Amino acid sequence: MAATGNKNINAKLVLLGDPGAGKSSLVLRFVKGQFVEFQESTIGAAFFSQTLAVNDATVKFEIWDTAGQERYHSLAPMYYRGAAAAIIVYDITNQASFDRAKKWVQELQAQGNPNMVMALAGNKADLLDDRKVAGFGLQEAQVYAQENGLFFMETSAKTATNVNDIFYEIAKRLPRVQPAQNPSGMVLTDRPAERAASATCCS
Ligand SMILES: Nc1nc2c(ncn2[C@@H]2O[C@H](COP(=O)(O)OP(=O)(O)O)[C@@H](O)[C@H]2O)c(=O)[nH]1
Ligand SMILES: [Mg+2]
Repeated sequence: MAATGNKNINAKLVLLGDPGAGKSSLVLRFVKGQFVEFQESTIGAAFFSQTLAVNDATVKFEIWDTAGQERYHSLAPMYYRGAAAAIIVYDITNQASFDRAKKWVQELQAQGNPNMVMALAGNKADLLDDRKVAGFGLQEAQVYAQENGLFFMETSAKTATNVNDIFYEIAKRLPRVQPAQNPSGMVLTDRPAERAASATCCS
């Protein structure tokens, strides 16, 4: 959950998606600014944290990078339960990974926190020539994301395209980061003047 102490927000974020889609690479790029061609596959899950400043708030992401293999599927709820945000990652050169991403979205819609901020990342955008997601992957993913209340970006952990941006967009959408619509309606204060007035009234 996004929890706040003033404007310091901790937000649990989970990455889900097929093995090989680039989840660990996106995290490595975001947290350390690095990319490796032969990223070791994740066993179980890995934890990272990174802080972003957004709209006068400081968002500390507590990031769970999951493995994605089917044999770890039963563990997934441990990571997405109570998460404030999820990034569902697919590989734009791999149709099966897009289909799998849709399954994760369904699972989160059914089992996840209803206020979860969900992002769909079409990763490996640097490999545009190999794009295979239904031949018109960009548009298909955009329509799918819109219909399902996700926001969507094509990313590349390799070139860093849209990597900080996707985390930044998530941070902006966390409920506590959005500027209050009607700030005065949220302020809970004692009103000594009023109490004093009523105490002297009508005695
Ligand atoms: N060209 C390209 N390769 C990537 C990108 N992201 C990840 N990879 C490669 O894809 C493979 C799988 O990445 P990894 O982060 O382990 O995927 P994960 O299983 O989803 O965590 C690795 O060899 C990465 O180097 C990207 O944006 N572009
Ligand atoms: Mg991984």
